[in-house]
Amino acid sequence: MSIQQLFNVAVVGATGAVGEQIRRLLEERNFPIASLKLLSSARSAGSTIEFKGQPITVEEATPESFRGVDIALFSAGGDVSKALIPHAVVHGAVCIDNTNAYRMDPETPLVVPEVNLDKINEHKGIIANPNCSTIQMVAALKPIYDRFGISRIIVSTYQAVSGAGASAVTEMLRQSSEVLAGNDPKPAILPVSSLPVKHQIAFNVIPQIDKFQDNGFTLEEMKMIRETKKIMGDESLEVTATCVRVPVVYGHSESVYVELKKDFEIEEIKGLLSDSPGIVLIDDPSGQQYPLATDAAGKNDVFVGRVRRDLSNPRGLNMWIVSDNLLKGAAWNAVQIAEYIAIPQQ
Ligand code: L14
Repeated sequence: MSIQQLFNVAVVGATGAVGEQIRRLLEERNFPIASLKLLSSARSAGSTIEFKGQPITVEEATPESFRGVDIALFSAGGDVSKALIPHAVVHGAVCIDNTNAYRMDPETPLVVPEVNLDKINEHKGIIANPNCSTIQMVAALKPIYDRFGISRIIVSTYQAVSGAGASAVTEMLRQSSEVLAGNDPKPAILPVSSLPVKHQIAFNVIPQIDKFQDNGFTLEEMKMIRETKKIMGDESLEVTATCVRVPVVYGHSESVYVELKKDFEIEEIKGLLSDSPGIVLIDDPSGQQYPLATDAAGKNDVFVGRVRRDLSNPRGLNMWIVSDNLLKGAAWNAVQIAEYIAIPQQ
């Protein structure tokens, strides 16, 4: 047995919805940890969290927190990443950032290991974890892209409330019981907590995730468009997106339409998907089997089904892609990247 190198690891945003999953995955995967720092805002600092049976006190994240840290995983919002990552990099930490802060920075690799693992080595201290909706889509499309080429992607998302944080989930559940009791809920968080106008999410569908841009698209839609081109390394790829919030707790679902550059057989597409690591094909119309958010919740894989040819375009392909937004969409993709850094021979 070879001697394994151990790493000083920090999790920033350790008490948040994604931070909780990162802690669980580091423990479950037996990540080679020498020391673990759990960092948060001053508000959440002071509590004690168990890791592998040992109590760890959550500390406030400051520029000095990163002294001696080898790998730091950030999911405490874009402002925290912008403020602290430059300090962490100076202290020599490799930062894996789950926020939007550095994703489109040309110096920063934007990585989904199934798609562009090779980019990890180009990092200058920061590796960005893409947006949740983007990750699951590109992971499923990559094998098809490599074999047939893709000229255009049209995607509509059905996104879970947990993406907006634990408080949004609480709000949805509260609204649901208010509606069931015959009362009118008073929305307080969604669609965007920092904006004045709020909409009910219980028993509703909201076609807005994040703020509107001047071009009529939301920031979430623009993230999908820009990040997809960057990760696939293809600026000529045509992408359009509509991002929608649905009253689901865990798991984003996506209706994805792609135009391929070459002729294909549906069975070839299904074969490619079944053979791809991290992708699970669930596609049995006669047995009414297809991916569901409730089944994807708690799993690391990306699930694909409803694979069918467009009746009006022989090179058009429709499919349904589902994954747990907090896992492959966030914590699992980040821990996968951390594993490739810690154990490069994988
Ligand atoms: O860019 O569902 O990482 O509200 C993660 C949460 C995008 C929005 C990101 C959500 C955000 C998403």
